[in-house]
Amino acid sequence: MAKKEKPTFYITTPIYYASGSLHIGHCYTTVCCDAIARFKRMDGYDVFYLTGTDEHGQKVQQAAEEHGVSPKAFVDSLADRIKALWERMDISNDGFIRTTDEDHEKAVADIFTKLYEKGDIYKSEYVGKYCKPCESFWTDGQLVDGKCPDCGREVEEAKEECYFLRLSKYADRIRKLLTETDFLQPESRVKEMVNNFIDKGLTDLAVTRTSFDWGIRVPFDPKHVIYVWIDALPNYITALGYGHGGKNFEKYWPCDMHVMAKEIVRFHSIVWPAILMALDVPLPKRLYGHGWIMLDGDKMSKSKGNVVDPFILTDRYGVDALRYYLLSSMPFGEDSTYTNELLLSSINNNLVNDLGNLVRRTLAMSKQYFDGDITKPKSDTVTQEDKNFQKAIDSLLPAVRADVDKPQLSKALEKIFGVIDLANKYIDLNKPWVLNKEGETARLNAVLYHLLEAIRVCANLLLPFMTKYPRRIFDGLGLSVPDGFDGAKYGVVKAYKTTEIEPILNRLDIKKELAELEKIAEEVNGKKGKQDKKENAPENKPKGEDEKMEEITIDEFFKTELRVVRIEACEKVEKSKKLLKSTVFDGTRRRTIVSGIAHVYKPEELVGKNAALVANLKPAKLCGILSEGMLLCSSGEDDLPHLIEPLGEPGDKIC
Ligand code: ME8
Repeated sequence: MAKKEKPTFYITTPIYYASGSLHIGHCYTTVCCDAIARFKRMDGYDVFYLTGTDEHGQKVQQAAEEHGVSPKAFVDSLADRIKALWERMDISNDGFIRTTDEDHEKAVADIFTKLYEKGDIYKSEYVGKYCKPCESFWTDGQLVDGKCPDCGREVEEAKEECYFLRLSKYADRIRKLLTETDFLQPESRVKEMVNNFIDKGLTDLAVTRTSFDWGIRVPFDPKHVIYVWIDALPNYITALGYGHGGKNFEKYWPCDMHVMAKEIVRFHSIVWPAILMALDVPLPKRLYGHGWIMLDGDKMSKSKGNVVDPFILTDRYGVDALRYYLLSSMPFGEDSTYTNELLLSSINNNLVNDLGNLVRRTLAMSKQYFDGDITKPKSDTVTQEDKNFQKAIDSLLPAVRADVDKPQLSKALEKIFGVIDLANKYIDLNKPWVLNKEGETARLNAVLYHLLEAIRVCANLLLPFMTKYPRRIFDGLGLSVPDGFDGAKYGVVKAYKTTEIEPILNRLDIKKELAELEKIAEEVNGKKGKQDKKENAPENKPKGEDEKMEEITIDEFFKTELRVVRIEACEKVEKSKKLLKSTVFDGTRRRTIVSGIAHVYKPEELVGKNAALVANLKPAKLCGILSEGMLLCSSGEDDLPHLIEPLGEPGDKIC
């Protein structure tokens, strides 16, 4: 009989810029996609999971120049580091595309020519505002307070001869796609796209540049380089062989799920469908725009330098801890704040206490009371309560499957940990040690069997989420690791032969760990805490580059309004070791300012002091508190912030 073909499932991450090391924000997307890919494989799908690197563009060229290496050497080094990170995180990707791959470059050049010949790409002149770090042109209507709507930085006037993609032609179809189908999720992203872009009128998109040359050249007009999005987005089809005869395109396209964070949903939900419509290629089935991992009230971001290094975290706590934290801490679609405290408590509470203790206690009791031989109980030893427990175990797979499909991975984990919690309560309720004392051997066996079944099903369902501990649990259960979910229900195992296993994680001393992590961060970030410089440095970076200082004009400097303020009140910010919240008087009003100086100053030491305020800084939330400016500090040999205390009265200008 012919083997039945498995249904296919194609899932992608964005291709990450090869301009610096990746951080736990990138790990978030990649680990989420990995958990989904692993789940789908175990659930009977033929999965293709794609990730990769976006290696062309001005940003990469500049970064390479800064490090004194060729763009190719620079991206080669970063691509290797990114691959090493995915290996470390146990990412099970089936493909890794680099936009410098020859096949991709050729396919993109062909796509460009095809669209030009169809009239969907045309030549004209671009005049507008350009955000260099985001490599995006913006219309005046799209700017927020005159600044880049994505990163909030200054934009500059730019004028350039360009080729344009005729986005306007597809506006109606794209509006329908977004508003009449469930193509883009979650729903909130649809509103953002429609309100911010479609309702404002889709303008044609500049898709080439002449200002740099690190990219794919327009085949029929080589002074133009194909700009980053038209080069990057087609990776999702070129990686499958589109345009160069690969069989995977027919097999896996259209994509089941493109996953990304919200800042690039615009390109994926508007530009990408327009390119595909122009190419007459079927559209992907679903896009998912998740939220951001925030750090100190700001998006964790390579270009802002406020990043957390996944290599360091996994060195200390292992891959499962970081995977679990990322997958469980953030409802898919919403933002969430990363702190070391949250990571460490999630390890202690969920992995060590809830899961670790359940496994340890159950295996220890099985060994102690039955030398590891536990058998399926006869129905006369099964109570109503056992039946309820069985039901909870049996309902887990369909519930987790539904959450993975949404995808709501934190909810899926909540459900698995709900059964783990039930199992811990079941131990406390049934008190196996009392049953043992009273010689209730049959009941004791039944209780331990139920616990082992709960552990087995939970470990089975945890396999896509964590890659180490669930496998070790199967060693303890004396069973081989399942490659699917057929057995993920109560009563499948007739007899257990268990052994005790080493825990994967021991309880952490949170205070000590926090101090250690802070020390490591200081060492890694270097004297000035400039992680952005550190992380942009491939191994072959020449010495002395860090000292290069960016120059600004006097006009740029005068945009900063500096004033004398008096600190009238000051207190520590709860849940933060570094932050102080001050109330300052600026001559006309009182403002709240949050500063990272709690490790140097006690709040009472600051009250009554003068300080130098950056008065026209855009307010920003730090630990949930809106800070309306910044107090200037100097930093000397000790690398600690020292408050600058100007003479004068509140409101005096500093110039
Ligand atoms: O945008 N929180 O690449 P990129 C959550 N090359 N996710 C985050 C994150 C954070 N703080 N920071 C980054 C690009 N990410 C383009 C993509 S695709 C055709 C081209 C994740 O290196 C998230 O998935 O800036 C986000 O969309 C992506 O990294 C941006 O990666």
